[in-house]
Amino acid sequence: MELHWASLPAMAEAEIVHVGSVTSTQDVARDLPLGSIVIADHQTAGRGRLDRRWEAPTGSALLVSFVLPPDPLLSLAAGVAAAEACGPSVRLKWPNDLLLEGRKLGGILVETRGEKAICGIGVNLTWAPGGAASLDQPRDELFASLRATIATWTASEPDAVLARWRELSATLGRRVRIEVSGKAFEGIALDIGTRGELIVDGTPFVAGSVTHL
Ligand code: BT5
Repeated sequence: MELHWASLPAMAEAEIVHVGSVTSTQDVARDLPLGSIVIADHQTAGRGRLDRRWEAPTGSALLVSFVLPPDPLLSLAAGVAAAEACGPSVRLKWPNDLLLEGRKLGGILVETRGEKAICGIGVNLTWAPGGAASLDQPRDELFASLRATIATWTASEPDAVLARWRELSATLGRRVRIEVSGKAFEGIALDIGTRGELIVDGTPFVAGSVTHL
């Protein structure tokens, strides 16, 4: 992904903002220039997709948002970056989950408005809700790794992102149920397309919630 020249002055103002308690790091990030990063100890209204809640007691998780240029593959590139930062056991579930031993370790939420895409990443460290996983890693070390992998993968060619996503995928080759707008489909997750869509028995899905069967 290439940055536009017009964004360069904004990049110069970019900063890392470390906050104690916020509603959501996404809300703080959207008012900052491209390149900025917001990291929080606590969120009072952390969110996932479709207005779902993202839960994490104070200081128990990496909660971070990156302000980046919009890109159709950003969610997958961020997944690859987060998986690599977390370590070799972490896998990706389409579209946006990080899995450790098959359990949800973290998630990615990309919210795009105009020239900015706010890429939020949450990873459980010292706490996880029932059935979910946590990673035994100090937050600041994980954050440092993630900054580096985000820089690499958001600057990578789309084919490289897709290839690495396929390697790290826990979804491809599996029988899945995908739910979109209240309708459910079942089939084998065969591949992802060039815009990150999941191909289930030949049908592409650009969005949806997947269950591994
Ligand atoms: C996601 O949504 O997985 C995206 C989560 C993104 C969170 C980050 S934290 C920094 C930034 N600021 C924010 O406000 N958000 C981002 P989704 O696929 O919709 O999954 C949400 C579902 O995961 C919830 O409905 C719960 O079932 C479950 N969940 C909630 N908290 C969890 C946690 N800590 N660990 C595992 N699962 C969780």
